[in-house]
Amino acid sequence: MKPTPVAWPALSCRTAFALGILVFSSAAPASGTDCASLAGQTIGGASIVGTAVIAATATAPEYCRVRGLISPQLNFELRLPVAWNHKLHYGGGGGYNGAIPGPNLPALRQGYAQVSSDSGHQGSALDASFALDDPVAAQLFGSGSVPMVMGAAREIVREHYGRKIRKAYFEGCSNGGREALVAAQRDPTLFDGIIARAPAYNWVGIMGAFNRTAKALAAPGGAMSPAKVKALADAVLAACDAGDGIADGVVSNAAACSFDPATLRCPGGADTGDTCLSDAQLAVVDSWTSPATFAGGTYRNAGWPLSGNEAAPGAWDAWVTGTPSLQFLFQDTTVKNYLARDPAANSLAYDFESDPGALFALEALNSATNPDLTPFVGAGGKLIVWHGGNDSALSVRATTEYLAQVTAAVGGAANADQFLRYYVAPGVNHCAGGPGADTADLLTALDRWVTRGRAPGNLTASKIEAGTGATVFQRPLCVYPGFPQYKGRGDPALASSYRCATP
Ligand SMILES: [Ca+2]
Repeated sequence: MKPTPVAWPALSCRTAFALGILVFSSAAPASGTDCASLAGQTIGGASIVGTAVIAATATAPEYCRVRGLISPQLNFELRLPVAWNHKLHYGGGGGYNGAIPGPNLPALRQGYAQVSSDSGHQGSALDASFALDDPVAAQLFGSGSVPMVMGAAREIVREHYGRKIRKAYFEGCSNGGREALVAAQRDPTLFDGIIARAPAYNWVGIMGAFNRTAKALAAPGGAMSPAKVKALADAVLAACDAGDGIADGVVSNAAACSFDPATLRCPGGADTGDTCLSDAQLAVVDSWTSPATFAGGTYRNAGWPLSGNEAAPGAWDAWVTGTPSLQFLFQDTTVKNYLARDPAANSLAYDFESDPGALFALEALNSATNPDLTPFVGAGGKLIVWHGGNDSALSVRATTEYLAQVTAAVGGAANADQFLRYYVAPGVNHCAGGPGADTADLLTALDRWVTRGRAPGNLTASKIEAGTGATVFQRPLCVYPGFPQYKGRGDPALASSYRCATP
């Protein structure tokens, strides 16, 4: 018997047109509440104080911008693209936060709903005065803001699109990298995947190391001119640049670089010119490169490697030897507002050993030093950590040290391999910039890992020309401890001319 053909109703032109409108207009998502109608509502504990449809530009798609407030002081912005990929990207802050970071454009272009916050106070990223007399602000900055904003964001996304978030990722650099590791440690089920770049995870160790080096620079004869910094950097390059197979101005095989700054000592240790370092300046370099420990080793920073790119714009000039340097400013506001708790305190006279209780309180609020990520692993989380090899703000060595602790805490390298990838980008400054290849699509690598189980291996990093967006050169971005080694032939600008070698 012949089956009766099923007559499907023909889709009318009018219906198809209407569906098209439903799919492509932000004014009317397939179900849920349109952008304008979200305004004034209270969703997920947040008051939506305003919404706007932001038209597509050359760099971002059309999206609904939602501004929210979680009373009394936590402000956030959620961007809801018309073409949503059913996932959410949470972008972290920087420094002491104090403003809502702009949209993460790569995430928005990939269709992510995208959220970020001021973390509970308004002000300069260099100013910690919020922490002096506002314990709520201090707690929100330390760890409280991300889970609160996530709770609201999940509900607002569901209200707008009429569907739940399928996957949620956190990505941040510097303090945003700290926020990433805080989430992994303290809220292990909040995100399916986390990208921690140049994480400021050891707040006491960092600030103590900044304080120590600031004191060395302020000591008689300690100041270092740009010419002195260049002499130091050039000497490191002369010793180590070619150790990766190519003299390209970047020491990629950093593990094999052992340069003794004492070879630059001026005759008699006095300051006799720009091509040598006095004893006071060598003390600055030693303060920078050696581990800093406090309270009997309870708090620690591993010290920084000499990279050979200390003289690159945005490196030591910004962070270490400039006047005032960012390093000085961060430790200064931290001493005044968290440790001495006195806005008139002189940070260069403050002794980090004078009040262990103050160090403990600062660590408890802000640090992400717990290496036991087993709850995060148990929840299925994946973690990608990235650090620039020429980071003059936060030590790549400190990050390496923490990840070794994580590896031990989860039972060894084979276990860590199941959820953790670590990449070091040679010659890259703090978060971005510097002579190295600083741009890589870690978000796509993370998403493939989470959604398809495809664990990331060696990736590709690019150096992008500011302004034009053109790719200047590429390198492999090697899984640590690998480094890009030139094969000895082929265009040095192409990643294919390098292999990821093990030191
Ligand atoms: Ca090189």
